[in-house]
Amino acid sequence: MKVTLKDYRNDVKPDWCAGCGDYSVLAGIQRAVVNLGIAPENVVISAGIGCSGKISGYTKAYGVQGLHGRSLPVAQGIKLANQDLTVFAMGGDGDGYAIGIGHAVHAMKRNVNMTYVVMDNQLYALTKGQMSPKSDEGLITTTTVDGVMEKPLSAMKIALSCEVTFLAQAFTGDIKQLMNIFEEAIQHEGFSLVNVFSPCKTYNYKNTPEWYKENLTKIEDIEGYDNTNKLEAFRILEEYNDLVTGIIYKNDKKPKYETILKNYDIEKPLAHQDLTFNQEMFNSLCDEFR
Ligand SMILES: Cc1ncc(C[n+]2csc(CCOP(=O)(O)OP(=O)(O)O)c2C)c(N)n1
Ligand code: SF4
Repeated sequence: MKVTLKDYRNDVKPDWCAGCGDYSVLAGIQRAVVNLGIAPENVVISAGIGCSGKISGYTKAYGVQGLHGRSLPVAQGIKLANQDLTVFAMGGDGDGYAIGIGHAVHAMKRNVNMTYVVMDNQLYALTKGQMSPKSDEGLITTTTVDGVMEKPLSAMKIALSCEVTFLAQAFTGDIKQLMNIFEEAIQHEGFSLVNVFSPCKTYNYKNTPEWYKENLTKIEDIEGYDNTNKLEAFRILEEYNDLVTGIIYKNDKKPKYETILKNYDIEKPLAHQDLTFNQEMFNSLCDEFR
């Protein structure tokens, strides 16, 4: 049966503020899975804690909202348990690049086949507007009353250093690009990081939709850019201060973790939605890690 947007809608009304960028992330991800013909019973969202993390409750699919900064270990475990699932980890820049950064670097290095969406509003919103590692220098927040003293963390350059195999940035003001990037990320055979600039209307008075429109450059407008060249990706990120959108880097040669994990049978699920459990594979994986 054909999958439609209706299949992904539930009756929970988002309590995001009017004008929050996160609405577009929700729309973009739902349209991407529908365009790819993926049914909701095959989708899992492991969400972080934050305004952003509420997204798992606003989508009719499997969802987990666990601990702040811990969406990635849960997501990787789910994917390894069942390769039939399309797995997302989704959360804020605080969730992913502050408390969760330790998990993020290892997930990128490991390369499990899943998609990590960071909804980047450049601060902590749910807890009422504190600085995050992505906050711009000078931004006044409740924890930086004289303005942030440091420059924002380059999560993009960290990702490249961790040998991430799909790296993209998008902006909620361009839903078509956002949706296309999600589709590419989902289809990539390995770990994809999509950092989405998703403005917080309530606490971030600087990085507004208008600010992003003025300051972002589309990677396809950079003449001759080759997104398979890692050095070129570093250079562009340095030159544009990370303020680029599009697919920044793609590597199809690094094997995904599933194919190198010993005693792991990619064809047979460890645990399935039908509640079957592969005890034999579980035992041999335990032997491998003992
Ligand atoms: C271990 C732990 N520390 C702190 C918190 C409090 N807390 C909840 S959400 C959050 C930050 C949210 O910021 P971000 O991840 O950027 O998401 P946003 O709300 O901006 O979407 C913090 C610090 C928590 N829930 N758990
Ligand atoms: S506080 Fe900011 S991030 Fe949270 S729902 Fe409102 S606009 Fe969105």
